[in-house]
This record gives sequence, structure tokens and C-alpha cells, in this order.
Amino acid sequence: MPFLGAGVHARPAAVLIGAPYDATSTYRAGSAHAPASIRWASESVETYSPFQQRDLNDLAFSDSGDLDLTGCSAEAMVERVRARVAATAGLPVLIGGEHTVTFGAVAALAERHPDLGVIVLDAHLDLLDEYEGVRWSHATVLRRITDRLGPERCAVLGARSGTRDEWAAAASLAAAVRTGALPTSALVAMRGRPIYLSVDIDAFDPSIAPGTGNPEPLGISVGEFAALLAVLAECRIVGCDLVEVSPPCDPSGRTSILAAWLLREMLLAFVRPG
Ligand SMILES: [Mn+2]
Repeated sequence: MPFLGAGVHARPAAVLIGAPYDATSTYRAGSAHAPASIRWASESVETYSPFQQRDLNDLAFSDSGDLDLTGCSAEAMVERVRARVAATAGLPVLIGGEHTVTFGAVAALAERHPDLGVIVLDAHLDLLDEYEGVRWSHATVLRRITDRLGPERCAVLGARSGTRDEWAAAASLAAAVRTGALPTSALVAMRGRPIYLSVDIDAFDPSIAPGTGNPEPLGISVGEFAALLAVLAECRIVGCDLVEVSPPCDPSGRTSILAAWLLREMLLAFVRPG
């Protein structure tokens, strides 16, 4: 079942790509189930957003289904995501899977846009160089992205968890802030750049989004996200993702419903009717 409002288009303006992968999850796995769960939950959401006064039915976007990542090492998974995003003409919208999938999309888009900037919403800094001896992991993904792009082109918002060393490293980023508001400093660093937006669902408060592997108190609200989205809608977004939803961790199913709602709002904010 494709995502709400997705259709068949010769030249889609945006393409959803499922990346069901959770092999490096450390605490509670389950995000491999997220693409299917979020597509199913999308049936409970309207195509029309009264907040943006736009309708998914006016967008030429398609759902290309899930990548086959069965049995992949993290590096092999990243390469499959990179290759698929590199072959995608419209706006790539990735549905994780664990956060490691983001690097594949960033690697592909950094080839296409040499001045690419990355904005991450995440409870965790993910700036470790290695986690339990592993370099490719959901706990090291922002470190790998900063290795690729340079820290001055990366911002993390909503962060509230990391080691003392990670917080020290975060000082070299364009921005690293706990609230959901995009600070002026980050906006200046990102202005004019093509931007990739990565949304880790654990940026939200666990009371709103309990279905994730490593929930962390004091998260952002949906209202803060909506305010941020209004700012980002004026930026040049060239790719985005939503990662780390773990349906087995949330018997109520509300995390997948929130994820479907967030994807609707992101599509409506970043894709112009064609
Ligand atoms: Mn996280």
C-alpha cells in the first residue's frame, strides 16, 4: 500500500523511498517495521493540511516502495540508499529505518550539490567517532556527516543527549540547540545552501512519540516543529527523511500516525504543486 496521496507520475516532483533497516540499533530495535507502519497509518490522515492550506492531491509525488536491505551490513545498506537517491530525479523523501540510512542520502546529494548543508532534528548528538567499536551506526551518523561535509555546514536541533566529548565537538557545528527553534546563527550558515533535513522522531517528546528506540525526555513539541517547518519552507530543501520510528515500542500506534502527519507536512512544505 503506497503512502497517502502518492500516485504514478512520469516525472514525480518527490519520491518516497522506504529504508527498512535497524541492524545497528543498540537498545530497542524495530525501526525496520516503520515504512510499512507509517504507510498504513497515513490512511488515518487527510491529504489536506488546514495549517498550510495545501493538499497532497495537488502534488505529483510517488512512493517507490522499500529498498531491499535484507542481510546488508551498515556500509552495504548506506551504499544501496546512496545509489537509489542518486538515481532519483525528484525530491527524495526517505522513510527509515534507523538513523544510519541518512548518510546514504547525504552522500548522494553532496555529489549533486557540492555546497550541501544538513539540518538534523534529533534528541541525540550522534557525534561519536565509534560506538562499541563500530564506525557505521545510528550513534555515529552525524559524525560521519560532519566528516563528509565539515561541521560548519551541519546543524542539530532538539538535541539533549550526548557525552561530554560529544557536546564539546558540537561547538564546531553551525548550531547545536535543545529547542526546536531554528536560531539565527544556523539560518545564516544555511542561507542560500541546498539543505537536507533529517528528522529523527526522538527529537519529539516521548509523551508525543513513544515509539522509538532511545526515547529522551524534554523533547520538542509538534508546534515547535510546525514553526520550524514554516522557516524551512522558505529554504531550498533538496532532500529529507524521517527516521527511528519503532512501531513495536508503541502499541498505541500514535508514533506512526504522527510520522505520517509529519511526512504530509514536509511534502506540502517542500514540494510545489506542478
Ligand atoms: Mn536520536
